[in-house]
Amino acid sequence: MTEVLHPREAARVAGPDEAVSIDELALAARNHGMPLEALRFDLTPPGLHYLLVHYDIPFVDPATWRLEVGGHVSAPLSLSLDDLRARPAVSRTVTLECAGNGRARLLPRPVSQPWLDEAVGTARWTGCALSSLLAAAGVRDGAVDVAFTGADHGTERGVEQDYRRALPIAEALSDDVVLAYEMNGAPLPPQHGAPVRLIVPGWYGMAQVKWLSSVDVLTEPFTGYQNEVAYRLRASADDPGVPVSHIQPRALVVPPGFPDFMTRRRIVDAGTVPLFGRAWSGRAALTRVEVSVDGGASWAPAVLGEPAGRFAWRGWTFSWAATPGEYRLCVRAVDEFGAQPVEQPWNMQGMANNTVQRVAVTVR
Ligand SMILES: Nc1nc2c(c(=O)[nH]1)N[C@H]1C(S)=C(S)[C@@H](COP(=O)(O)O)O[C@H]1N2
Ligand SMILES: [Mo]
Repeated sequence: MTEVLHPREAARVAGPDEAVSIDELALAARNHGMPLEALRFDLTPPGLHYLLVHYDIPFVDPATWRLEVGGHVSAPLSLSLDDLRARPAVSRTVTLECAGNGRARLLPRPVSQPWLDEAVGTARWTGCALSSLLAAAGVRDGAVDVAFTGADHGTERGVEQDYRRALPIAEALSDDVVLAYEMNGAPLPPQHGAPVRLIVPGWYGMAQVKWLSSVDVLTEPFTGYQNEVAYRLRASADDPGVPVSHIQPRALVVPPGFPDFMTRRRIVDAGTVPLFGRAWSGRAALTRVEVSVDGGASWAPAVLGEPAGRFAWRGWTFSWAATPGEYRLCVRAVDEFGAQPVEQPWNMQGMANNTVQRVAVTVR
């Protein structure tokens, strides 16, 4: 499964006054975010969970579907959905976030799926532990990476491919990783990877391969497009960059009051305004969440709720004594490695950007 190196073409960066294009709108209309009011749900109802599909949703018949587990193993496996369901089940509550979340607000804007802040959702994923399947197949000495291939197919910056991503062998063998066939207690819906997808808790969305068809143990580092070219933090077009992996800390607030239809500006009555939101980090444990009503000039601590799992978002609350005027509400998460930045962390492809959310509010 060693592949030729692809030309490392980077995503295009929009010109200074270049608006979001019809191509970007076409992506945005297919790949929707989670409306921020859905932050209220501990588990995101599947229709409200964000969605990202690079190519088309493949039509996979669960009755004939098989998962091939092979490569550098002593006993390759070929499993039906019933075979997987007959194995011990594990469940994980996991917050997924697209690595491109926040991209559309970057200046200059990398041209791709134009997310604002909403490319997130949390679900309870149930399936088989990947480690148990790899143990059954018998991973041989010298394994380096494990590649996961989806049933979807397309071209991306000129490279035709099945959607395929690899994980380092140590990560693939960790107990956290699941081959999920259920989302929130029901069979996976088509758009979220039916019949089986990979769940790698703590990692950005690109690692969570949907419509899984094969798992291959490799003795050489994987050089496929999605690892080598697409999901990298690159400072410039000729910078090979570093791979995107774990989710950076982020907090979001349910926008308070009610919105204006076109601008989404919030209108709130003066008085005590209870704020609620969620915060998460895939790379480390959260230490606190802070709120600013002056665009990030000053910060006050929020009350952080209990985690539903190490890789699930946590609720937070804050009581805002709001007086009439115009405000710019901001919220930031802090983990063991630091706080979300107020200034954008820019890179060529707009990946892993966790600039603080800003919500315009009129208090009347
Ligand atoms: N096979 C396949 N898996 C995939 C993708 C894809 O296009 N094809 N998109 C990835 C990306 S970039 C993200 S952010 C997540 C989105 O998962 P969701 O749509 O279930 O929220 O799926 C990942 N898994
Ligand atoms: Mo993504």
